[in-house]
Amino acid sequence: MRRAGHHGPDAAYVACMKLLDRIVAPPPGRLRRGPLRADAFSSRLHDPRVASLLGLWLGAAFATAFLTGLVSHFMQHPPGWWTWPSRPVWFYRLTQGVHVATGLACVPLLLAKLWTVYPRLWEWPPVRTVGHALERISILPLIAGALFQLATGIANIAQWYRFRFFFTVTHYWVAWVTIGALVVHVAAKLAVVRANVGRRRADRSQLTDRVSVPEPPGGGLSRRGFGIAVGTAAGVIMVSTAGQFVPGLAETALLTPRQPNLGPQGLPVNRTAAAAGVLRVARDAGYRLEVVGPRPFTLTLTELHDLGRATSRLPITCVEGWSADATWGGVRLRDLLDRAGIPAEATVRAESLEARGGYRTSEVAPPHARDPLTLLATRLDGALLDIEHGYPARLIAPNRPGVLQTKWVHRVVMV
Ligand SMILES: Nc1nc2c(c(=O)[nH]1)N[C@H]1C(S)=C(S)[C@@H](COP(=O)(O)O)O[C@H]1N2
Ligand SMILES: [Mo]
Repeated sequence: MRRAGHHGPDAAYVACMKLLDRIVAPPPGRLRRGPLRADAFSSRLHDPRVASLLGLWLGAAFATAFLTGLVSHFMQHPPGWWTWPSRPVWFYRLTQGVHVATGLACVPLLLAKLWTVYPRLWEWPPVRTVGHALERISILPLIAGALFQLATGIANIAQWYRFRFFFTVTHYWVAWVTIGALVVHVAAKLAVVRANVGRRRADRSQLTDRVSVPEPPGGGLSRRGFGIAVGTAAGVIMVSTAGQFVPGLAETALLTPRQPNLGPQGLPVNRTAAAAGVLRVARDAGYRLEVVGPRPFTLTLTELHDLGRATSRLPITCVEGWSADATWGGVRLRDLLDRAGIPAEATVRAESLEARGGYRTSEVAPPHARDPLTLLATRLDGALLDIEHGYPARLIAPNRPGVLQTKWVHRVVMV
């Protein structure tokens, strides 16, 4: 329809249509400039097959870190209706060692993956369908969450606590966000991964723009070379981290902040006696161990030593991933509890001489409290316990995170 008195359509209308035309089908080199150009990224490594393979490895590593992280979380915060068994003694050593090793291996995998897929940030049109929009939005919590988990995890094993939030709580909740976004992402990309990695090549016909094309000739790193480089980086990190928790491999723990065989009495120290402020009180001759239950009693250090003739060969396993075997000597916790008349189904709390600090007490539920291997230890590898390891007495129990192996214990209370 034409307006009276005019020659042809409205000028503004024509301009609008021209603009729309350019957006939908821009003339080459116009409008879609810089990274928006269709052929802006020339590396043959920005390839769906490379992205799919890296995605598979990353997905497996993140799932492993998530599950082993849950183990550590629920050991430290038992839900109440269930408590962890105290056996096998090496279980936490394995899960936490694997947690830290896979988390660290994710660093090269994630960086490689981000580099492979970042051209898609400029994908045109930015949104094709509602589903496509949701899939793209879910990338944000996925990438942010993954980077956050790796960064905070590394900061924690390096004991770099500059952030304002409490590490364990934040690391735990962001893990749920990240794994949720990962599930959405995997569901959205399953067909692409299948077409690129699986043997069902027939699927490729439906996904022509999203399947790998034969490697184009040209300079630079080949896809195979890239895969080998990233795989080697992840492998070296895994193996050198494994050294901090696999018995006998301590010498290979080259990239970890701590070596499991270095420290007083050949064991690393996390919180020192000086940091805990116990240098004086722990050496005080007036030290007494107090056991509080239906028949409370106290012991002097000499009495405690006379009583403690048991030994247990047990690993100490820090949440930071290192773990070391030692022979602990002392009195069985369950013997102390029996003497105080504390019933078998009771949970007890070990209390440290340390006045402040998140790990100055720990609760010991019946499976650990009653395990014959659980000691209130006064000796380590035949010698008196070093003050750094908890002199005059420390808790040591099987299959339990290091943070719960309270040092400088002076009271055991029924809760
Ligand atoms: N009282 C007290 N005990 C504690 C801690 C603490 O901060 N305070 N740290 C724990 C942590 S995190 C670990 S890993 C172990 C380490 O024991 P070690 O120093 O003898 O190797 O001690 C645990 N016992
Ligand atoms: Mo620890």
